[in-house]
Amino acid sequence: MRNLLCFFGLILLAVLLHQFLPWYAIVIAGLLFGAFAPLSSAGEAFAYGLLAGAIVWGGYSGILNYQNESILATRIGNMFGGLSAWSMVIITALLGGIYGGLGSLVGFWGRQLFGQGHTELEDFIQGIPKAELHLHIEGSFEPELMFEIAKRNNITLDYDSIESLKKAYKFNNLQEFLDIYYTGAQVLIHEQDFFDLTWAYLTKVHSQNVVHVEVFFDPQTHTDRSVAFDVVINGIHKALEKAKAELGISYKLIMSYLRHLSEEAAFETLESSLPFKDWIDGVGLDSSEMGNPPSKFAKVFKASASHGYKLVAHAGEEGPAEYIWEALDLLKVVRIDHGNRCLDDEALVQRIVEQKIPLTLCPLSNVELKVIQKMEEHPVAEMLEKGILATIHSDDPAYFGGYMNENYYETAKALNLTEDQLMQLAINAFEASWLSPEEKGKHIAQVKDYFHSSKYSQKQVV
Ligand code: ES4
Ligand code: ZN
Repeated sequence: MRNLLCFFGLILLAVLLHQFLPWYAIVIAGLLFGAFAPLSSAGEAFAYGLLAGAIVWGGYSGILNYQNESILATRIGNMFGGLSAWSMVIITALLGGIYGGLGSLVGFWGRQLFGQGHTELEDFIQGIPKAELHLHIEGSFEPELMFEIAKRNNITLDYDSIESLKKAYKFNNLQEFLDIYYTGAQVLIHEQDFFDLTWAYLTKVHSQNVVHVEVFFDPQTHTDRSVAFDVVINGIHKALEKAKAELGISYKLIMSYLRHLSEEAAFETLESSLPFKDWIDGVGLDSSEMGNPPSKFAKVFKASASHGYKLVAHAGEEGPAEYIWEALDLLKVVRIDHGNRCLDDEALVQRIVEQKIPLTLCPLSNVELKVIQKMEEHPVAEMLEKGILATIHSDDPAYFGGYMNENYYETAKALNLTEDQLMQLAINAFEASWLSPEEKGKHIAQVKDYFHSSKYSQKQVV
């Protein structure tokens, strides 16, 4: 669809340039197209340029010929031993096609040369089969979809354009982000809205070769605005089922309690979730960490476990190592979301290593929320070195500038990760998932296959 739009854009551009420029207008149009369109290969660039050039030049000379104005075509035709004007139209179309195709090809190569195209590392990361274990569905709400849904629900956003909204995406800490994140979620009202949000995320990650997702949703962000629990979960569940059937993505769903609210409110959420128990695999704990330690939710986590829910919690993102201890000892979680601050406490690291507690890290989130100052400071390599079961995920991709591929890529680039480290991260994510041992084994074998058979075989990937 996007390619088709770009293609029509190219034709339009070529026609437009023909008003001002002579024959080489198609070459310039091709160059611009090749340089800026989201093309995935040189072959694709050439094919689109060829087709557009042929249509534009063939079209022009065809129209002229039809209007009997093709004196030029006839004259040139005569020069070639009396070729008919229509044969000349075909030859002109071919020539236009070659000019367009070559222009587009050169544009595409130019972009590659100046580092704007896909690098080898990006292509390599794209091909890794990946699992996403730390993703807030409300954090995948792209501004374009937000405006579309706001419009159909007759809601006016505080921002008058997508650009001005995006400009607000500058955060000094977790709270500044959460304020904007909750505001964005307010336009979600109907089941269809939750379906569209989830489906958009799933198709996006499908294009990044993500084959398994474990998705968080925040019921209280919606039920507190009088949007019923069933509306939220029905929309999300339908999209997840569709992705399973049509895209082959397996999934788990995690209901997250908002920790800035009371434990009593979490209990009410637990109660509302019970009719949908079969659709929910686990519970989590997110939102403002400082001042809201895991201990505040010990009872509701115990109750959640008694209903068969698995347990995870955000801890040690902004909060201290102590909060990670609490999540493990008091909440009895099987995984820690973020957990960066465990490195402040050697005994905690030892515990996490020994018990193979996964840490679902989110590098772009950490940079955007100033948990670290720059990507080069990210602790993932150090954690792998210590034997921690660390994994890489996207958290709130619409707000932090990237989905799974971008998180892998920026981390690999900044930390000079080796191929072995990348493979370890990809394997860890399946290991840390809630898939069955058989499913884990199958995915891990595919990851290993990919790394062993890939032509990308240097030890140092960047
Ligand atoms: C969150 Cl990055 C982060 N931390 C805590 N809670 C959250 N909810 C959504 N994103
Ligand atoms: Zn998170």
